[in-house]
Amino acid sequence: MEIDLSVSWLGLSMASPLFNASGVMCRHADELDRLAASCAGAVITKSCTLEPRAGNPEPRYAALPFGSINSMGLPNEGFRYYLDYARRYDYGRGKPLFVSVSGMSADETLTILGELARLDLPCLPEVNLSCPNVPGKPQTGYDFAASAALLDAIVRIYPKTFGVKLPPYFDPVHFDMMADVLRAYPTLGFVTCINSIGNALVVDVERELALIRPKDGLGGLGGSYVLPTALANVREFARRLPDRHVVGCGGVTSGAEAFMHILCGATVVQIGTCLYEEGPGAFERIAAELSALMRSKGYRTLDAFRGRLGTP
Ligand code: RRO
Repeated sequence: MEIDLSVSWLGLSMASPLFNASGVMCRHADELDRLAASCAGAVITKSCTLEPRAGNPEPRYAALPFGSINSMGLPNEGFRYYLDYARRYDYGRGKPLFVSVSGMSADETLTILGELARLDLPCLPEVNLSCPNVPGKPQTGYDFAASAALLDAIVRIYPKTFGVKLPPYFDPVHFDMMADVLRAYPTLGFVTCINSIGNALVVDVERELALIRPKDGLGGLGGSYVLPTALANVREFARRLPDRHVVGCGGVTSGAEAFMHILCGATVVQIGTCLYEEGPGAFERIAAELSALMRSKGYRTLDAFRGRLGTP
């Protein structure tokens, strides 16, 4: 049986549902080029701000037995760099380009999106409502009124389809509240669930030190630790927003977790920590594992099982 991993969504076509999570291998043009040349189905840039940022002091990333902790602090080359990249990008290769936007203020985000609208490029913005690592700045996605105010302003300045990257939520009331906010914006085409679980603390017993330096050791948790939380968020938002797409992100290290995300309702799946640790060969490996799993279950396409998770 010929397995078909292709996905058509938002008017885009992807040969594979897998691509990078924003933040991993996507700060510089050479990294983005390597993603585009890999087996990834799409490419997304590092979240950008108005001006370039060096980010937080090192050490700011640590690999852990089951994932990672990071407090990068939004290091990026400034939005003009990524818009230049988007201008040069070869869309004809069939790998959609997403530009992650994370202004240091609402005004910055709106300025960047206004410029993106003016350029009218075929890339799509993923607006990051969930950066956990800028000292003194709370995650917008945990403030429902602030999220609604930002989205109101975004749709006034940006008329085309866009998406948002959400933090993980942990209570059905909060899933309801955020879904109610998001439902009001018809041009919101996708929600990416989840960003890292914010403000975790990992301790080195021997040295009696936190593993990373910024924010006295607090950082975003990623990788296998966050898989069940990611799956819950994917399933709960997919249920509440049936006419939007959910992009699954969190804890994918093999074809099995990619399958789980799609079974929970994800249209496509991003890979963060595993890509950071393994490099872009992860896309070919995980796609092959997903194909083998689908073959063993008799599923030829992703549509055959997407969103079909049952309960015993
Ligand atoms: O740069 C970061 O520290 C960072 C960001 Br913007 C984000 O959205 N999520 C994350 O885990 N790290």
